[in-house]
Amino acid sequence: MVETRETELGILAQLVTTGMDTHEASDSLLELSRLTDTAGIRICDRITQNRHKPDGATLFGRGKVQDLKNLVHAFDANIVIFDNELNAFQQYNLAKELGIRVMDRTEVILQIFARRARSSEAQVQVELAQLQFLLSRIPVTATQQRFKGGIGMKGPGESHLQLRNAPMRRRVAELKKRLGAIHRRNKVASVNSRRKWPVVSMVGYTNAGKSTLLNALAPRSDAYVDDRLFATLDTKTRLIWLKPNRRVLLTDTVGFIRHLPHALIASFKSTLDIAVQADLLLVVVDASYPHVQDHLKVCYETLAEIGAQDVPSLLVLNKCDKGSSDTSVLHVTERYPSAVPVSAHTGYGLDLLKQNIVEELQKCCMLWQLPSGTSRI
Ligand SMILES: Nc1nc2c(ncn2[C@@H]2O[C@H](COP(=O)(O)OP(=O)(O)OP(=O)(O)O)[C@@H](O)[C@H]2O)c(=O)[nH]1
Ligand SMILES: [Mg+2]
Repeated sequence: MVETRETELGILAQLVTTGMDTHEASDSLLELSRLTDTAGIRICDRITQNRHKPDGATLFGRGKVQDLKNLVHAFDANIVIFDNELNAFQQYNLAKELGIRVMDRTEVILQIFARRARSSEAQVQVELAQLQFLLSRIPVTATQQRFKGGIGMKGPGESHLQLRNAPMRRRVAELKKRLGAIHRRNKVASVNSRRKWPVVSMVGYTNAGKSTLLNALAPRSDAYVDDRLFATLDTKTRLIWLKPNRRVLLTDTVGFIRHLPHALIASFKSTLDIAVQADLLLVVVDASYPHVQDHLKVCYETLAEIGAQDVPSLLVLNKCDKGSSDTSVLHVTERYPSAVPVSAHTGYGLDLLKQNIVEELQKCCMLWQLPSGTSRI
Protein backbone atom coordinates (compact mmCIF):
# COMPACT_ATOMS: atom_id res chain seq x y z
CA MET A 1 0.00 0.00 0.00
CA VAL A 2 1.34 3.44 -0.98
CA GLU A 3 2.03 5.80 1.93
CA THR A 4 0.71 9.34 1.38
CA ARG A 5 3.21 12.18 1.71
CA GLU A 6 2.98 14.90 4.35
CA THR A 7 2.08 17.43 1.62
CA GLU A 8 -0.88 15.51 0.20
CA LEU A 9 -3.77 17.87 -0.68
CA GLY A 10 -7.13 16.18 -0.68
CA ILE A 11 -10.84 16.59 -1.32
CA LEU A 12 -13.39 14.74 0.80
CA ALA A 13 -16.32 13.16 -1.00
CA GLN A 14 -19.47 11.56 0.38
CA LEU A 15 -22.57 10.01 -1.08
CA VAL A 16 -25.69 10.26 1.07
CA THR A 17 -28.23 7.73 -0.11
CA THR A 18 -31.96 7.69 0.63
CA GLY A 19 -32.62 6.39 4.11
CA MET A 20 -29.23 7.40 5.51
CA ASP A 21 -29.42 9.43 8.73
CA THR A 22 -28.29 12.95 7.69
CA HIS A 23 -26.75 13.91 11.03
CA GLU A 24 -24.84 10.62 11.12
CA ALA A 25 -23.64 11.27 7.58
CA SER A 26 -22.38 14.75 8.47
CA ASP A 27 -20.70 13.45 11.66
CA SER A 28 -19.09 10.70 9.61
CA LEU A 29 -17.68 13.26 7.16
CA LEU A 30 -16.39 15.38 10.04
CA GLU A 31 -14.76 12.30 11.48
CA LEU A 32 -13.20 11.51 8.10
CA SER A 33 -11.58 14.94 8.09
CA ARG A 34 -10.05 14.13 11.51
CA LEU A 35 -8.88 10.79 10.15
CA THR A 36 -7.26 12.39 7.11
CA ASP A 37 -5.63 14.99 9.37
CA THR A 38 -4.16 12.16 11.46
CA ALA A 39 -3.02 10.48 8.23
CA GLY A 40 -1.20 13.68 7.21
CA ILE A 41 -3.53 14.76 4.38
CA ARG A 42 -4.53 18.44 4.15
CA ILE A 43 -8.14 18.91 3.07
CA CYS A 44 -8.98 21.80 0.73
CA ASP A 45 -12.67 21.12 0.08
CA ARG A 46 -15.50 18.62 0.41
CA ILE A 47 -18.29 17.52 -1.87
CA THR A 48 -21.48 15.62 -1.08
CA GLN A 49 -24.13 14.12 -3.31
CA ASN A 50 -27.62 13.07 -2.25
CA ARG A 51 -28.76 10.25 -4.46
CA HIS A 52 -31.31 7.47 -4.35
CA LYS A 53 -28.59 4.80 -4.70
CA PRO A 54 -24.90 4.67 -5.61
CA ASP A 55 -23.81 4.61 -9.24
CA GLY A 56 -22.39 1.15 -9.93
CA ALA A 57 -19.43 2.47 -11.92
CA THR A 58 -18.43 5.68 -10.14
CA LEU A 59 -20.52 5.86 -6.92
CA PHE A 60 -21.36 9.52 -7.74
CA GLY A 61 -23.54 10.28 -10.76
CA ARG A 62 -21.91 11.59 -13.95
CA GLY A 63 -22.62 15.27 -13.30
CA LYS A 64 -21.20 15.08 -9.77
CA VAL A 65 -18.06 13.31 -10.99
CA GLN A 66 -17.58 16.31 -13.34
CA ASP A 67 -18.05 18.73 -10.39
CA LEU A 68 -15.45 16.73 -8.48
CA LYS A 69 -13.10 16.91 -11.45
CA ASN A 70 -13.52 20.70 -11.57
CA LEU A 71 -12.71 20.93 -7.85
CA VAL A 72 -9.61 18.79 -8.32
CA HIS A 73 -8.38 21.16 -11.01
CA ALA A 74 -9.32 24.31 -9.11
CA PHE A 75 -7.34 23.28 -6.03
CA ASP A 76 -4.71 21.24 -7.84
CA ALA A 77 -5.55 18.45 -5.39
CA ASN A 78 -3.70 15.18 -5.67
CA ILE A 79 -6.03 12.85 -3.79
CA VAL A 80 -9.79 12.32 -3.33
CA ILE A 81 -11.00 10.49 -0.24
CA PHE A 82 -14.47 8.96 -0.18
CA ASP A 83 -16.29 8.41 3.09
CA ASN A 84 -18.22 5.55 1.46
CA GLU A 85 -16.67 2.19 0.78
CA LEU A 86 -15.60 1.88 -2.86
CA ASN A 87 -15.29 -1.37 -4.71
CA ALA A 88 -12.26 -2.00 -6.95
CA PHE A 89 -14.24 -1.16 -10.08
CA GLN A 90 -15.48 2.22 -8.76
CA GLN A 91 -12.04 3.10 -7.40
CA TYR A 92 -10.42 2.31 -10.74
CA ASN A 93 -13.00 4.27 -12.77
CA LEU A 94 -12.84 7.32 -10.51
CA ALA A 95 -9.04 7.41 -10.50
CA LYS A 96 -9.02 7.13 -14.29
CA GLU A 97 -11.63 9.86 -14.70
CA LEU A 98 -10.08 12.27 -12.19
CA GLY A 99 -6.48 11.51 -13.06
CA ILE A 100 -5.42 11.37 -9.40
CA ARG A 101 -5.36 8.87 -6.58
CA VAL A 102 -8.71 7.88 -5.07
CA MET A 103 -9.05 6.17 -1.72
CA ASP A 104 -11.80 5.47 0.81
CA ARG A 105 -12.24 5.64 4.59
CA THR A 106 -11.01 2.06 5.04
CA GLU A 107 -7.69 2.89 3.39
CA VAL A 108 -7.25 6.01 5.52
CA ILE A 109 -7.79 3.99 8.70
CA LEU A 110 -5.34 1.32 7.50
CA GLN A 111 -2.81 4.03 6.74
CA ILE A 112 -3.14 5.53 10.23
CA PHE A 113 -2.70 2.11 11.79
CA ALA A 114 0.41 1.58 9.64
CA ARG A 115 1.89 4.88 10.83
CA ARG A 116 1.05 4.29 14.48
CA ALA A 117 2.03 0.66 14.88
CA ARG A 118 5.03 0.53 17.22
CA SER A 119 5.21 -2.93 18.76
CA SER A 120 6.19 -5.87 16.58
CA GLU A 121 2.75 -7.40 17.20
CA ALA A 122 0.92 -4.28 15.98
CA GLN A 123 3.21 -4.05 12.95
CA VAL A 124 2.50 -7.66 11.97
CA GLN A 125 -1.24 -7.13 12.53
CA VAL A 126 -1.31 -4.00 10.37
CA GLU A 127 0.67 -5.54 7.54
CA LEU A 128 -1.65 -8.54 7.58
CA ALA A 129 -4.72 -6.30 7.47
CA GLN A 130 -3.25 -4.25 4.60
CA LEU A 131 -2.46 -7.35 2.54
CA GLN A 132 -5.87 -8.86 3.16
CA PHE A 133 -7.47 -5.58 2.17
CA LEU A 134 -5.39 -5.44 -1.03
CA LEU A 135 -6.29 -9.01 -1.89
CA SER A 136 -9.96 -8.21 -1.38
CA ARG A 137 -9.63 -5.36 -3.89
CA ILE A 138 -8.05 -7.09 -6.81
CA PRO A 139 -7.37 -4.31 -9.31
CA VAL A 140 -9.85 -4.11 -12.12
CA THR A 141 -7.13 -4.64 -14.73
CA ALA A 142 -6.37 -8.00 -13.13
CA THR A 143 -10.06 -8.87 -12.95
CA GLN A 144 -10.42 -8.10 -16.65
CA GLN A 145 -7.45 -10.37 -17.36
CA ARG A 146 -9.28 -13.13 -15.56
CA PHE A 147 -12.38 -12.65 -17.70
CA LYS A 148 -10.29 -13.26 -20.82
CA GLY A 149 -10.01 -16.82 -19.66
CA GLY A 150 -13.79 -17.02 -19.39
CA ILE A 151 -15.95 -16.44 -16.30
CA GLY A 152 -15.87 -19.42 -13.97
CA MET A 153 -13.23 -21.15 -16.07
CA LYS A 154 -9.54 -21.68 -15.60
CA GLY A 155 -7.64 -19.90 -18.33
CA PRO A 156 -4.59 -17.80 -19.09
CA GLY A 157 -6.03 -14.76 -17.29
CA GLU A 158 -6.80 -16.79 -14.19
CA SER A 159 -3.29 -18.12 -13.90
CA HIS A 160 -1.86 -14.62 -14.47
CA LEU A 161 -3.97 -13.36 -11.59
CA GLN A 162 -2.87 -16.20 -9.34
CA LEU A 163 0.74 -15.49 -10.23
CA ARG A 164 0.31 -11.79 -9.42
CA ASN A 165 -1.17 -12.52 -6.01
CA ALA A 166 0.99 -15.48 -5.07
CA PRO A 167 3.70 -13.44 -3.25
CA MET A 168 1.02 -11.57 -1.29
CA ARG A 169 -0.68 -14.82 -0.29
CA ARG A 170 2.65 -16.32 0.78
CA ARG A 171 3.36 -13.24 2.91
CA VAL A 172 -0.13 -13.49 4.47
CA ALA A 173 0.58 -17.10 5.47
CA GLU A 174 3.97 -16.10 6.91
CA LEU A 175 2.48 -13.20 8.90
CA LYS A 176 -0.31 -15.42 10.26
CA LYS A 177 2.32 -17.86 11.48
CA ARG A 178 4.30 -15.11 13.19
CA LEU A 179 1.14 -13.71 14.77
CA GLY A 180 0.21 -17.18 16.01
CA ALA A 181 3.56 -17.46 17.81
CA ILE A 182 3.12 -14.02 19.41
CA HIS A 183 -0.40 -14.94 20.55
CA ARG A 184 0.77 -18.19 22.13
CA ARG A 185 3.42 -16.26 24.10
CA ASN A 186 0.88 -13.63 25.19
CA LYS A 187 -1.62 -16.30 26.21
CA VAL A 188 0.88 -17.87 28.62
CA ALA A 189 1.62 -14.44 30.14
CA SER A 190 -2.05 -13.54 30.48
CA VAL A 191 -3.01 -16.91 31.99
CA ASN A 192 -0.24 -16.50 34.57
CA SER A 193 -1.45 -13.08 35.69
CA ARG A 194 -5.13 -13.97 35.51
CA ARG A 195 -4.64 -16.63 38.18
CA LYS A 196 -4.21 -13.84 40.69
CA TRP A 197 -6.33 -10.82 39.74
CA PRO A 198 -9.55 -10.06 37.90
CA VAL A 199 -9.12 -8.36 34.53
CA VAL A 200 -11.02 -5.14 33.81
CA SER A 201 -10.75 -3.98 30.19
CA MET A 202 -11.46 -0.50 28.93
CA VAL A 203 -13.07 -0.38 25.52
CA GLY A 204 -14.73 2.43 23.63
CA TYR A 205 -14.74 4.85 20.79
CA THR A 206 -11.37 6.26 19.79
CA ASN A 207 -10.52 9.51 21.61
CA ALA A 208 -12.98 8.83 24.47
CA GLY A 209 -10.14 9.16 26.98
CA LYS A 210 -9.36 5.50 27.81
CA SER A 211 -5.60 5.97 28.04
CA THR A 212 -6.05 9.16 30.10
CA LEU A 213 -8.31 7.17 32.44
CA LEU A 214 -5.71 4.41 32.77
CA ASN A 215 -3.10 7.03 33.72
CA ALA A 216 -5.50 8.60 36.23
CA LEU A 217 -6.32 5.27 37.89
CA ALA A 218 -2.76 3.91 37.84
CA PRO A 219 -0.61 6.84 38.96
CA ARG A 220 2.69 5.53 37.59
CA SER A 221 1.16 4.66 34.22
CA ASP A 222 2.52 6.45 31.15
CA ALA A 223 0.02 5.41 28.48
CA TYR A 224 0.29 7.56 25.37
CA VAL A 225 -2.46 10.19 25.19
CA ASP A 226 -3.19 12.31 22.14
CA ASP A 227 -6.09 14.37 20.83
CA ARG A 228 -6.01 12.40 17.59
CA LEU A 229 -7.81 9.29 16.49
CA PHE A 230 -6.19 5.91 17.16
CA ALA A 231 -3.53 7.11 19.58
CA THR A 232 -3.37 3.61 21.07
CA LEU A 233 -2.81 0.47 19.02
CA ASP A 234 -1.31 -1.82 21.66
CA THR A 235 -2.70 -3.17 24.86
CA LYS A 236 -1.36 -1.71 28.10
CA THR A 237 -2.11 -3.36 31.44
CA ARG A 238 -1.60 -1.94 34.93
CA LEU A 239 -2.24 -3.43 38.36
CA ILE A 240 -4.38 -0.98 40.32
CA TRP A 241 -5.79 -0.82 43.84
CA LEU A 242 -9.54 -0.35 44.09
CA LYS A 243 -9.70 -0.69 47.88
CA PRO A 244 -7.00 -1.53 50.47
CA ASN A 245 -7.60 -5.25 49.84
CA ARG A 246 -8.82 -5.26 46.25
CA ARG A 247 -6.56 -5.20 43.21
CA VAL A 248 -7.37 -5.68 39.53
CA LEU A 249 -5.55 -5.67 36.23
CA LEU A 250 -6.80 -2.70 34.23
CA THR A 251 -6.15 -2.78 30.49
CA ASP A 252 -6.37 -0.14 27.80
CA THR A 253 -6.59 -1.11 24.18
CA VAL A 254 -7.25 0.04 20.62
CA GLY A 255 -10.34 2.23 20.18
CA PHE A 256 -13.36 1.62 17.97
CA ILE A 257 -14.74 3.75 15.14
CA ARG A 258 -17.69 3.53 12.75
CA HIS A 259 -16.90 1.28 9.80
CA LEU A 260 -13.77 -0.15 11.41
CA PRO A 261 -12.36 -2.26 8.57
CA HIS A 262 -13.12 -5.97 8.95
CA ALA A 263 -9.57 -6.81 7.94
CA LEU A 264 -8.33 -4.81 10.94
CA ILE A 265 -10.80 -6.42 13.35
CA ALA A 266 -9.67 -9.83 12.12
CA SER A 267 -5.94 -9.17 12.35
CA PHE A 268 -6.24 -7.30 15.69
CA LYS A 269 -8.19 -10.21 17.11
CA SER A 270 -5.69 -11.02 19.84
CA THR A 271 -5.45 -7.36 20.90
CA LEU A 272 -9.23 -7.17 21.03
CA ASP A 273 -9.45 -10.54 22.77
CA ILE A 274 -8.46 -8.73 25.94
CA ALA A 275 -12.09 -7.55 25.94
CA VAL A 276 -13.52 -11.00 25.25
CA GLN A 277 -11.52 -12.55 28.11
CA ALA A 278 -12.10 -9.76 30.63
CA ASP A 279 -14.09 -10.25 33.83
CA LEU A 280 -15.57 -6.79 33.40
CA LEU A 281 -15.63 -4.21 30.59
CA LEU A 282 -15.55 -0.48 31.13
CA VAL A 283 -17.28 0.96 28.07
CA VAL A 284 -15.82 4.47 27.99
CA VAL A 285 -17.52 7.25 26.02
CA ASP A 286 -16.90 10.97 25.60
CA ALA A 287 -19.96 12.47 27.34
CA SER A 288 -19.32 15.86 25.74
CA TYR A 289 -19.90 14.48 22.24
CA PRO A 290 -23.39 15.60 21.16
CA HIS A 291 -24.38 12.21 19.69
CA VAL A 292 -23.05 9.84 22.35
CA GLN A 293 -25.69 7.27 21.41
CA ASP A 294 -24.06 6.86 17.96
CA HIS A 295 -20.66 6.12 19.52
CA LEU A 296 -22.27 3.73 21.98
CA LYS A 297 -24.03 1.90 19.15
CA VAL A 298 -20.71 1.43 17.35
CA CYS A 299 -19.11 0.19 20.61
CA TYR A 300 -21.77 -2.43 21.26
CA GLU A 301 -21.81 -3.53 17.62
CA THR A 302 -18.03 -3.94 17.62
CA LEU A 303 -18.15 -5.83 20.93
CA ALA A 304 -20.70 -8.19 19.38
CA GLU A 305 -18.51 -8.61 16.29
CA ILE A 306 -15.53 -9.70 18.42
CA GLY A 307 -17.71 -11.96 20.58
CA ALA A 308 -17.62 -9.87 23.79
CA GLN A 309 -21.33 -9.06 23.92
CA ASP A 310 -21.94 -11.21 27.01
CA VAL A 311 -19.07 -9.90 29.13
CA PRO A 312 -20.48 -7.87 32.05
CA SER A 313 -19.98 -4.17 31.44
CA LEU A 314 -20.13 -0.79 33.12
CA LEU A 315 -20.77 2.38 31.15
CA VAL A 316 -18.34 5.20 31.96
CA LEU A 317 -19.17 8.75 30.84
CA ASN A 318 -15.81 10.52 30.59
CA LYS A 319 -14.96 14.21 30.00
CA CYS A 320 -17.74 15.36 32.34
CA ASP A 321 -15.61 18.44 33.07
CA LYS A 322 -16.26 19.73 29.55
CA GLY A 323 -18.84 22.47 29.04
CA SER A 324 -21.25 24.04 31.50
CA SER A 325 -24.10 22.31 33.25
CA ASP A 326 -26.59 23.26 30.53
CA THR A 327 -24.72 21.40 27.77
CA SER A 328 -25.10 17.89 26.45
CA VAL A 329 -23.03 16.40 29.30
CA LEU A 330 -25.94 16.92 31.70
CA HIS A 331 -28.42 15.41 29.26
CA VAL A 332 -26.18 12.40 28.72
CA THR A 333 -25.82 11.71 32.45
CA GLU A 334 -29.60 11.95 32.74
CA ARG A 335 -30.14 9.62 29.80
CA TYR A 336 -27.84 6.94 31.23
CA PRO A 337 -28.60 6.98 34.97
CA SER A 338 -26.75 3.73 35.73
CA ALA A 339 -23.55 4.96 34.07
CA VAL A 340 -20.67 6.42 36.07
CA PRO A 341 -19.86 10.06 35.20
CA VAL A 342 -16.14 10.81 35.51
CA SER A 343 -13.42 13.15 34.38
CA ALA A 344 -10.05 11.54 33.82
CA HIS A 345 -8.63 15.07 33.72
CA THR A 346 -9.89 16.42 37.03
CA GLY A 347 -10.31 13.11 38.89
CA TYR A 348 -14.05 13.71 39.34
CA GLY A 349 -15.98 10.47 39.89
CA LEU A 350 -12.95 8.17 40.04
CA ASP A 351 -13.68 6.96 43.60
CA LEU A 352 -17.26 6.20 42.59
CA LEU A 353 -15.96 4.35 39.53
CA LYS A 354 -13.64 2.19 41.69
CA GLN A 355 -16.54 1.42 44.04
CA ASN A 356 -18.77 0.45 41.10
CA ILE A 357 -16.05 -1.82 39.69
CA VAL A 358 -15.74 -3.58 43.07
CA GLU A 359 -19.52 -4.07 43.28
CA GLU A 360 -19.76 -5.41 39.72
CA LEU A 361 -16.83 -7.79 40.19
CA GLN A 362 -18.31 -9.08 43.44
CA LYS A 363 -21.39 -10.05 41.42
CA CYS A 364 -19.69 -11.54 38.38
CA CYS A 365 -16.07 -12.52 39.09
CA MET A 366 -15.40 -16.05 40.37
CA LEU A 367 -12.09 -14.95 41.92
CA TRP A 368 -13.93 -12.64 44.27
CA GLN A 369 -16.63 -15.14 45.12
CA LEU A 370 -14.26 -17.52 46.90
CA PRO A 371 -14.97 -18.03 50.62
CA SER A 372 -13.36 -15.30 52.72
CA GLY A 373 -9.84 -16.18 53.73
CA THR A 374 -9.13 -17.94 50.43
CA SER A 375 -9.85 -14.87 48.27
CA ARG A 376 -6.77 -13.38 46.72
CA ILE A 377 -6.18 -9.65 46.56
N1 LIG B 1 -11.61 17.64 28.94
C1 LIG B 1 -11.21 16.37 29.04
N2 LIG B 1 -10.40 15.85 28.10
C2 LIG B 1 -10.03 14.56 28.25
C3 LIG B 1 -10.45 13.74 29.33
N3 LIG B 1 -9.94 12.51 29.16
C4 LIG B 1 -9.19 12.55 28.04
N4 LIG B 1 -9.24 13.78 27.49
C5 LIG B 1 -8.56 14.23 26.27
O1 LIG B 1 -9.10 13.49 25.15
C6 LIG B 1 -8.08 13.22 24.19
C7 LIG B 1 -8.01 11.73 23.91
O2 LIG B 1 -7.57 11.06 25.06
P1 LIG B 1 -6.95 9.57 25.02
O3 LIG B 1 -6.80 9.14 26.44
O4 LIG B 1 -5.77 9.52 24.14
O5 LIG B 1 -8.17 8.82 24.34
P2 LIG B 1 -8.28 7.25 23.97
O6 LIG B 1 -9.67 6.82 24.28
O7 LIG B 1 -7.19 6.49 24.64
O8 LIG B 1 -8.09 7.31 22.40
P3 LIG B 1 -7.50 6.14 21.42
O9 LIG B 1 -6.23 5.64 21.98
O10 LIG B 1 -7.34 6.87 20.14
O11 LIG B 1 -8.57 5.09 21.34
C8 LIG B 1 -6.77 13.79 24.79
O12 LIG B 1 -6.55 15.08 24.26
C9 LIG B 1 -7.08 13.87 26.27
O13 LIG B 1 -6.32 14.87 26.94
C10 LIG B 1 -11.30 14.35 30.31
O14 LIG B 1 -11.75 13.75 31.30
N5 LIG B 1 -11.64 15.65 30.11
MG1 LIG C 1 -5.61 5.49 23.88
